[in-house]
Amino acid sequence: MAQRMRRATRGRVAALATVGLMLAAGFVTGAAPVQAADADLIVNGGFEDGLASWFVNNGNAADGAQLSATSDAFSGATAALVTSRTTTGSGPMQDLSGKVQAGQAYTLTARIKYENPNGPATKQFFATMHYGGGTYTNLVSVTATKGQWAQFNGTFTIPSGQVVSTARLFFETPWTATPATDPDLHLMDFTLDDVSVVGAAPPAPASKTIEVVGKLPGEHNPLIGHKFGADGFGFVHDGRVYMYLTNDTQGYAPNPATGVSPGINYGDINQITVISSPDLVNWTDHGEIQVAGPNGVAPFTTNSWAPGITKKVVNGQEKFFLYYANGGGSSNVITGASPLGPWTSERTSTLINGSTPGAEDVAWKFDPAPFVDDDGQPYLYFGGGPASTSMPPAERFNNPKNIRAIELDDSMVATQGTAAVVDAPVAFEAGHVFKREGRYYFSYSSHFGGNDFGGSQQPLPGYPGGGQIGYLISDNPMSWPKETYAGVLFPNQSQFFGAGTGGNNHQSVFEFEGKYYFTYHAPTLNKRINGNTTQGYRSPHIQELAFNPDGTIQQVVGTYAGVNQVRDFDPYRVFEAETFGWSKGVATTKVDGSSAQFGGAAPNLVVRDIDNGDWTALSSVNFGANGAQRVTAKVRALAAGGQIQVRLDTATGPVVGTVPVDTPVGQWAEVTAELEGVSGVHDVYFTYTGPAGVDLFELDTWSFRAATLELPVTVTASARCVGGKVYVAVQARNDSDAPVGITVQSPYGERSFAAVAPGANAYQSFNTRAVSVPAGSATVRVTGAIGGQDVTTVRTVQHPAGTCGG
Ligand SMILES: [Ca+2]
Ligand SMILES: [Ca+2]
Ligand SMILES: [Ca+2]
Repeated sequence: MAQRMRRATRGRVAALATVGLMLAAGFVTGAAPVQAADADLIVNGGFEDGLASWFVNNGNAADGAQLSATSDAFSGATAALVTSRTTTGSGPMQDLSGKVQAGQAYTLTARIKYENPNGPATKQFFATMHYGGGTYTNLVSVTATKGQWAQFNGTFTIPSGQVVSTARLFFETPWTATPATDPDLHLMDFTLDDVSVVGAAPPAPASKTIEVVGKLPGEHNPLIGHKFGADGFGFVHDGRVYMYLTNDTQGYAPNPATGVSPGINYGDINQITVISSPDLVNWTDHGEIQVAGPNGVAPFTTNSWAPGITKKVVNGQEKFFLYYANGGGSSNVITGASPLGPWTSERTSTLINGSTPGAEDVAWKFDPAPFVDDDGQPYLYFGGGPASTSMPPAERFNNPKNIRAIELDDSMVATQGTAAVVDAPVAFEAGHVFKREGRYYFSYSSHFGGNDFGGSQQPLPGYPGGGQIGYLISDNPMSWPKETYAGVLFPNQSQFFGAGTGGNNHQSVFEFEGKYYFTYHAPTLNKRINGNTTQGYRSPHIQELAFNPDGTIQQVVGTYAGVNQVRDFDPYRVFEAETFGWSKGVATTKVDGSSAQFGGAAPNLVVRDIDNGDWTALSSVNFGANGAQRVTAKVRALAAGGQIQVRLDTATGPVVGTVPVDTPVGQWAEVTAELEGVSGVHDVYFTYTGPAGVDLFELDTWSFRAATLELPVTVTASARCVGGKVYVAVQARNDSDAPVGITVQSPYGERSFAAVAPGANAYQSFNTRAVSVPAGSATVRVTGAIGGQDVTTVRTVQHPAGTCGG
């Protein structure tokens, strides 16, 4: 074939043999079998949205051109004009990665025109796919006549063995090594319009579900095993701990074949993940806040890293202020009506940036951490990155003076005054402040050294090594000279979690019910997925923080065991199914409507990707001495035949109830099951079964109902004639092992007995004053206590008709 060609840097396979024949025979679109699922994979193929989704092929360093919109269109108002082409491959390109599939056939059409007065009378053009590296394939060809619109119209089939993870379509002229020797022949401008590639619809996005058990039963770190999250900031409100996390899951894209995701790209992250817990072990997933980006709460920001939150009453209203890093260049804040939103932006520009007084020399104006003092004065700590090059070389490594403290004004969304230097030794990022017993603690992450810091790279004695969490103690939240340095409170996490878990860290400290806790991250879930070869996806951890008598901090040891559960879990209420102590194989997704448990404007999530064999579990659920009677779930069946087994203590523990998910497919409904033998404190496993290979159902909420408490009593009633009148007699025997009060009530009177002993009877014979009464009923009310809880049991008893003589 004339089109088969080889290049020094790129190999090509021509797929044109059939195309030429088809064109010659006058084949038109539709020659390939049309399937219902066919779709046009090209976005903005008619250029009516200008150049959106198009760019110039940049597969080789030498490629280059100018792409512009032109009104010289084949159809509509606009086409694309490519000029200043530097190579034959320099032409309009669109990325079809993830859309085209190996083994599939596609029909490609497009209109193309060139008008170079010095050019040839006719010219061949190619539509070509770049599969990455040096792999290029010419897909469809057309020979155009100068000054006239020509039409690409042909089919191509991607070889079944072709790797299509990179697939970028572009338009070009036939290759030659030295096109500049005759630019009129090889590098002419051309115009493109009405591009389409029609074929099988793109495959569904690859699953992000984490299939391994990422948080092992019995362990409390990482906090969650079904998604990632970094830079955790712990925040206590109304008896719960909230963790705000950089959404590391956003760029996670495991290859369906290998299960391995490309390395994390922080530039993809513009959401903040929120989880919360009443006990530090069972965490509710509140989903993601779309903070930045075009659809974000603050669309004038691009990224949302390293959140920090606080609350303050402003103008009589309690508000929540969530600060975050907009990449390295600035920091910003959004405002919440609750810890779970809804969120709004009170600002239309970033909060901390190059014009913030005192921050001019800070390389990275990021990692904002708020702190509100006891007197209500708010502060913000931020900054990091390499030391200013204006610093003396001797100081740049050890005292880079790259972190700042600044006051916020009462609005919480504006600074006041000038930022002060936090002279934290070997500082890099992640400043955070808390207060304990009248003193302020500033903690931060140290840098790993390197060229950016210049000067002497020798740490001073006692200064932190690379990637450690150091801290300072001061009497003044705005004054942090280097003399306030107090040591390392957490070494690098790789010291505890081993190979693959190194890298930077980011910490916070919070106080919850009398104890202090330290939050940090480590790629431990990533390690459970991929072994020691991690891709940088981080997970939140918590350890307890202990202090020495002089107020210094005892160095924290990172463990998978984590912290103790603060309290047992209360099952007797409606609670979100997206609450896990541990889980296997499930994912969550946000749905319309607010949370049944958290109400108001709190978002609601459901558990999805529930397959046969998946499970979720709750740690230390307290069913009480009398236990649970039944469990109810709000579910949406996705297939027939699904079931939920309720098990105690392990995923293979005894089944204490089976909930059939037999409700109509596709509809939300409640399903329930009676429980047997569920009392006391247990871990509870919900194990999911049903047909293999399909998603079984989605889960919104759970609720347990306590067994009804009853005082045991045996009640009898009779009627007899005494002295010409009928008497109705009612007897109630106390069958419990403690005294009870008994009240007997009939239409003929009422009598109460106090402290009826175990086994004793309360007996009352009521004179009806009648010679004949019909059958009727009497009521026995028993009052007592079970397990310290006041209980009343009411029984109704039938008495027969009675008559005297007759
Ligand atoms: Ca057009
Ligand atoms: Ca699953
Ligand atoms: Ca839910």
